Amino acid sequence: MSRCIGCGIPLQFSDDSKPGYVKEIVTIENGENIYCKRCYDIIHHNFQYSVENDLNKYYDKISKIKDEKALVLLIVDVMDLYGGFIPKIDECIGNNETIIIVNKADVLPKDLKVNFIEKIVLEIVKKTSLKVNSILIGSVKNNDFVKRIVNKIENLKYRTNRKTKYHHPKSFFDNCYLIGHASVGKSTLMNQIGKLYLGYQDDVITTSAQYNTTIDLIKWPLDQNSFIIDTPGIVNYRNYGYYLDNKSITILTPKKYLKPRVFQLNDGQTIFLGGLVRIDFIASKPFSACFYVANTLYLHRTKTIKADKIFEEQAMKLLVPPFSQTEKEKIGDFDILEDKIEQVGLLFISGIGFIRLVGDNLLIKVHIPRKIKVEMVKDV
Ligand SMILES: Nc1nc2c(ncn2[C@@H]2O[C@H](COP(=O)(O)OP(=O)(O)OP(=O)(O)O)[C@@H](O)[C@H]2O)c(=O)[nH]1
Ligand SMILES: [Mg+2]
Repeated sequence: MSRCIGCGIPLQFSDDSKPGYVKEIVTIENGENIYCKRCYDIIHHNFQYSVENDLNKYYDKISKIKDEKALVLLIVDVMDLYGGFIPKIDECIGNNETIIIVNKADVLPKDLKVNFIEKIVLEIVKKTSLKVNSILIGSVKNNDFVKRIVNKIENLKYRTNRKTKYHHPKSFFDNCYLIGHASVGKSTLMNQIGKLYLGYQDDVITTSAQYNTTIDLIKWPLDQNSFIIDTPGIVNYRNYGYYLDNKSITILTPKKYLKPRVFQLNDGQTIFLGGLVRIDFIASKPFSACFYVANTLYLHRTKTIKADKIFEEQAMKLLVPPFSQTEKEKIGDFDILEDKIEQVGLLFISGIGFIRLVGDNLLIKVHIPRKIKVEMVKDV
């Protein structure tokens, strides 16, 4: 059965409203190199398609990995470290070794020291049964980083005997799987490998800022008898992006490196992150809050006593996203999460970014739906 080279779905000629549709004539003209209508529309018109996001079907596909001797590249978005780990993913991978790739580090400001990222990832990994070989932090759009990843794969596949420096003749694993949530950059990495190592002139797999671009497994040769395999991502129900439309997701996604926005704040002040999050601060001394979020996300500072009224009047106007009532309803009501920071704290909000807070005994009240993953890390 032929498959779309852009998203991996089996092709069909009968229903143009369903995924995988292509006109029969195209298969005659193009042989095996066929994109389905959906991929064509995403690549050329950036059309938005509603996506299937069934976690059980996802597990069915991915959990086959545990029955193989495989290497897993688990890709995580640097802007969503805590949300990046798919629940129960360790069970799906089984005993196989994993490399964690923290991707999109190109969006971080140059002066941010990234070693805290590795520390945080290590803390998250401790709570799983993942067998982590290494953590690589970078951008898969950068050729040198891709070469580092591929070298790592090769070295693990044919490990050198340290004493004799002799490459072990037998490979240590068969296939290499790229897994991770939707839009973390799995297919972008595949395309880079295709261009750097497999002689492809251009990107082959469809990539896009939309979620669930890749629908089924896409296999390319790794060596004579094994494959490097791109997998579909799953949208994280705890990531804000899951509840938002393309326009809002575009606003929350940093395009180039983000400029941290620093606020010197006092007791009784509030910051709105668009209409998505409200943070109230209760402090005995002035303090600072540095926002590592997309430059396009509007941050509004006000007094806490005025915050309710401003939200009532300005939601979906000044305070965007959300842009529509439907989007607002999908988000749902805010809960209030409280936390205390003694000196330094990092607040991670899945789908938005993170905030570094520095102050003495600072109390924060985060207004956000409880379903969105929020994590406070102290003293990093
Ligand atoms: N800034 C930045 N953007 C990236 C990087 N890698 C990928 N992207 C962007 O992230 C978006 C998603 O990339 P994809 O490669 O389609 O992600 P995916 O993980 O294959 O997504 P699904 O197929 O939906 O699971 C695209 O807009 C990419 O251009 C990176 O290193 N830096
Ligand atoms: Mg993909």
